[in-house]
Amino acid sequence: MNLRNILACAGTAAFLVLAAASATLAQHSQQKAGTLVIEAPWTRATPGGSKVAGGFLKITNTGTTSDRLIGGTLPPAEAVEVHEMSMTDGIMKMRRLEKGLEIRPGQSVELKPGGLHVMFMGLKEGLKAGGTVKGTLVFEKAGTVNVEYKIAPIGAPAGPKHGGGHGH
Ligand SMILES: [Cu+2]
Repeated sequence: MNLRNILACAGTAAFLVLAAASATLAQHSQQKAGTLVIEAPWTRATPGGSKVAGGFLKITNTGTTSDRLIGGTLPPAEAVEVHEMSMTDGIMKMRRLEKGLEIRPGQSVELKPGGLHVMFMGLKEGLKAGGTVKGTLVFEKAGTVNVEYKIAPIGAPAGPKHGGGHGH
């Protein structure tokens, strides 16, 4: 084997590794609950002593009637609420959606840092990066759905911190 062949082989190996990595990224978790499709639930590791964390995911309604995300459960948390974060007069404010979050037919709603999220309140133990935490989401029509959140590192990806402007 001459040097050129070795380099070519190494190049192929690197390509295969990259291809495998992107395939893994593309295969994020997706699950169906009735006509709802829930994709890629994730949360963030909590800094020491933090009692709250946000949960993020994408929900698509493939049905013909509206449904509502009204709450959920997470064993390490005392409560799970549906929240919305928005900028009001230059200040990030967070409020609880008392009536839940409506997902209209054909609509895809993304819960992400800086916007809609589920809020884990009263965490009894910290969430550790790299792990997962199981819980449920409760919908008005689809009922209770099991979800598993991947735990990303603290602050990733950079979004507004929870805590400020929180009236809990
Ligand atoms: Cu919140």
